[in-house]
Amino acid sequence: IPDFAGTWKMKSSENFEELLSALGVGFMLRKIAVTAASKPSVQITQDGETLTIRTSTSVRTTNISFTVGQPFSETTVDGRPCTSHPCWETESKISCEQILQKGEGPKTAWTREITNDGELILTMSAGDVVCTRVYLRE
Ligand code: TDA
Repeated sequence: IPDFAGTWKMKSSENFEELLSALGVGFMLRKIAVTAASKPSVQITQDGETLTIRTSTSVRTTNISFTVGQPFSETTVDGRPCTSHPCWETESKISCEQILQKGEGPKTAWTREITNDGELILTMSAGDVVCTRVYLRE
């Protein structure tokens, strides 16, 4: 099992605004979100296959806790409640599909992976749009 634990800072981000557009987030909120999301602080603790991830920004802080293989509730990046289904895609990558609890929208999912270099790669997708964010341990 890879080691996700640590305090992480973001090194790069691609397509975050495009992701919000795909989710139907309007211009003003997108600009605020892009600024806030440019300096997140991510803290992960891990106990075996159970991860707790705290992501804080100036406008929103989220806390999720889940065990790989067990569904859990969270919200999509645009804030809609969903049920998430984390599973191992590879030995070092968790893949998680999200099902909206109500309403409709593009299919959303995320992946979190630890690379051989010890970086954390987060992807978030909405329909065909994939946002990729790379983090380094602080
Ligand atoms: O884990 O790096 C990550 C993603 C951080 C996302 C931060 C989002 C901040 C604000 C979102 C506001 C969305 C408005 C609809």
